[in-house]
Amino acid sequence: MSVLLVVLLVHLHLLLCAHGAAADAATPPPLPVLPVPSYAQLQWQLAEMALFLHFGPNTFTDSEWGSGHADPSVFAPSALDARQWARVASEGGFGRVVLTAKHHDGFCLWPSALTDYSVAASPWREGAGDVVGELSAAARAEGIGLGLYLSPWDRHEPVYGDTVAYNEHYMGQMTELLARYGDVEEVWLDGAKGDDKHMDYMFDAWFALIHQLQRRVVIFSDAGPDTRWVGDEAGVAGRTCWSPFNKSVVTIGHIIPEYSRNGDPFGQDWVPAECDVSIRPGWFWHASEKPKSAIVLLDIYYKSVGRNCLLILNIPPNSSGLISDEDMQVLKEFTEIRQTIFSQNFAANATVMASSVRGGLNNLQFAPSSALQDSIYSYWAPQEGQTSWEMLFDLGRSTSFNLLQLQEPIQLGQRVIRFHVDILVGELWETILEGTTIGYKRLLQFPAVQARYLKLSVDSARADPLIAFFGVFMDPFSVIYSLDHGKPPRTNSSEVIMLKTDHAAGNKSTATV
Ligand code: FUL
Repeated sequence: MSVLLVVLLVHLHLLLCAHGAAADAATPPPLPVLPVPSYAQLQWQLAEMALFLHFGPNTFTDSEWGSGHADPSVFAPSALDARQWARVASEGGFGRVVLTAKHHDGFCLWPSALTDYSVAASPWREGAGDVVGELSAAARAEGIGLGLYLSPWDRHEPVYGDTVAYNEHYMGQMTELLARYGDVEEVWLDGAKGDDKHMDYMFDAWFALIHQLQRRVVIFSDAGPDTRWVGDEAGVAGRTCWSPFNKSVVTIGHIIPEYSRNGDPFGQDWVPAECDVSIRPGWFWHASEKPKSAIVLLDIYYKSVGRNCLLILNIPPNSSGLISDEDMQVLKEFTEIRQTIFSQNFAANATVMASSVRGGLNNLQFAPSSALQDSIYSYWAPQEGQTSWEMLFDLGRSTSFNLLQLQEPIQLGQRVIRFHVDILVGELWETILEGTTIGYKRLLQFPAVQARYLKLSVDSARADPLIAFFGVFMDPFSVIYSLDHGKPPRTNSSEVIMLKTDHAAGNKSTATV
């Protein structure tokens, strides 16, 4: 028997002996660790990606922040087709679409009875059109959720600046949107606010109204209450990213960037982060702008969805009212790239062992192999009261890979604080990455390695760590060093820091992710 096998078998034996108690079918599941997500927040997280649609008079006037005085006649899309928007979203793997029902210019994409500044005053469909209505029907037909952006800042509305009158006006428009179009899964409140007029927004009253009108809605804003802005418009979350958060620490329009980016392991509220970014330089469509490449989108995906967040990717319809061919081409490539990478999980048929199993080693309910199933509802749970938590994966044969996917069953709270992953090289375990926080989904890139055996060790956790998924992949598209080195960070310190491998010199190869 080779020395390698002996080392491994001894290791496995120690793991197995740690807790050899007999299975107990009646073992209850671990208690949740507060805070935990609501039903609506869990559905939001499972959607993973939303398609953002910035559309309105700005699309026709080549602007980003409309003055509120563009003539409604500029709104004249020749071929608007909300079914195309919804189809692009569902084919691209987006679980919901979010439309700028009203941007800062105050123009309403539905025929609001509370203003004359809307589609009803435009030549589109001879004033009888309703973009919100068309998108709501199209989203339903595609089986995806609908979200609506209703800008608090309104540069057209004459009562803007009169606090009571405008708050009533805003709540009236919100009521039109949430009572007329069936289910709305998300309400998006941005924090932009001009300083030419003084306005106090009555957020608590708005939030109560929204939750009263839509039972399964999540409200996005700088400060939640249901999902929080990650703090940048590059779509990049912190390498440490907690969904626990204290809503009282930030206010809308005044965030603390690091707090929003990282969340708070001691936070009492469940407020996961949402990462917004546009496929083009602007939020609205401009003839002169080009979309980002699929590889750049993949990098953003790793740094948002792969860091426990939802990615809301803006793809602005053009002035004919359609998503442009060039944007669709990039999206198609982005989808194909993800399918290629994630369709081959080298751990799918792995043999898995763990340092202990809740209820005893034979308890299938919390078996380590549960982490091979692509679901957060089956998970490995360790025996209570342990000081070490390890999972060992035998891929069956030596394999090259450069990407790991980890998931926690967040319905029971976010638990893992720190972890590391080793591979067996010769007879020694070698650490390939160290990380902080997992959450709903963590995607971890590192320079390609070749190994048959991997070990996940949780170094600290808020409560017994639970692992819902462990996947091993090869990404042949990303050039890790060119994305993470040699280029200044795009936004903040959230870029992956790679420590270059130097086996020859005997250095350890560790990625801090
Ligand atoms: C910001 C707005 O000012 C931008 O125009 C855009 O809508 C972005 C998503 O939110 O607050």
